[in-house]
Amino acid sequence: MNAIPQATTLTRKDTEPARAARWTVNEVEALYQLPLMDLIFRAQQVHRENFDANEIQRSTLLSVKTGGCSEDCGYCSQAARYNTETEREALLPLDEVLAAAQAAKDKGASRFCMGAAWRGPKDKDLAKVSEMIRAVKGLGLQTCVTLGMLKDGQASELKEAGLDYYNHNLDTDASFYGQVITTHKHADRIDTLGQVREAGIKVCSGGIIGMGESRRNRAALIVQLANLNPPPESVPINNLVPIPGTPLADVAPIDSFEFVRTIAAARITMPQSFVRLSAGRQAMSEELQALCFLAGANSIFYGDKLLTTGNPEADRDEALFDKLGLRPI
Ligand code: SAM
Ligand code: DTB
Ligand code: SF4
Repeated sequence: MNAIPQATTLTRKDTEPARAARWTVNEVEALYQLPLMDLIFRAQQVHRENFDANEIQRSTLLSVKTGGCSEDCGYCSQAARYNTETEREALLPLDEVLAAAQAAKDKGASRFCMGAAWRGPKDKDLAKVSEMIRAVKGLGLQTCVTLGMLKDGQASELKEAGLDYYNHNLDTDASFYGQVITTHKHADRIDTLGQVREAGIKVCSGGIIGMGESRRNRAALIVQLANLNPPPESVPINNLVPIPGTPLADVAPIDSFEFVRTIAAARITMPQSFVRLSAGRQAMSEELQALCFLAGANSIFYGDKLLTTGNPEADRDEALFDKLGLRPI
């Protein structure tokens, strides 16, 4: 007997507009259970209906305020309470941010993402970040910031500064969240995403895979993202980068094909979103990255550093793109 669900029982939603899709955890878990070749084929079909399959978007990250964070996210090098190698740094001056943004543009990035290790920004910090957004936007780059939870009115201030995207990850399934983070709640993340949407800013939200969660947790995270109305325009899928000194330092790495399945599930359930192959790429072979692109990933972080950890050098990514015939957007 074959307990594997037939792809045809799951295709109904692919042709509907993204906003109408309502996925259940059982449906997404059934996607995970498909034979890998069938799953990737479906993901490619959805991908090709919505995107040029040979194009990849590139975003460059800069940590504008590093370390010393009050929160207890079990994976994070920047939480003040864990003894990690990350050194605390104050908010960067505008000229340094602008120089990094110009360098990212010169290397071919289309979006510049500025990250701060805050639970949420204070109003005086937000004013400084708004200046950074205005200046980076002035270079002709798309802008993204990730600053933690927002209070009333802060999203509109960012919108006025010209912000294109706000990154705020759901990170993991609501039912697993408390095992990784206790200083804020999954519901707080959803609340901030609502404020971002309300202000007319595009949403970038995804999660981390490989934190000891179950497959059902992974499917539930994908459902929680896909059922946002509308789904996030950009969906970063991070593979946990284990950080010595954090509670998740020694979690067993996830099987690569389970990671690829997660990318495919994100692609199928969020057909019009950019799915970003995010943290963890430095530890991946070129072949595994190619499999992730085949499964529907069409965006990467580009440049040799993420926030505090390494990422493949831009020249290596260029060479990989050349070999695969991928074109930057
Ligand atoms: N403090 C803000 C927040 O938590 O939203 C913004 C910065 S925080 C570092 C941004 C995201 O980075 C987290 O939501 C998480 O998804 C990702 N991240 C942090 N550490 C990571 C790690 N070790 N491996 C993979 N992703 C990580
Ligand atoms: C996201 O989803 N991943 C990025 C970005 N959004 C801010 C951050 C990854 C951080 C990886 C660990 C580090 O460099 O500290
Ligand atoms: Fe790290 Fe952000 Fe959590 Fe702070 S809120 S510990 S920066 S992931």
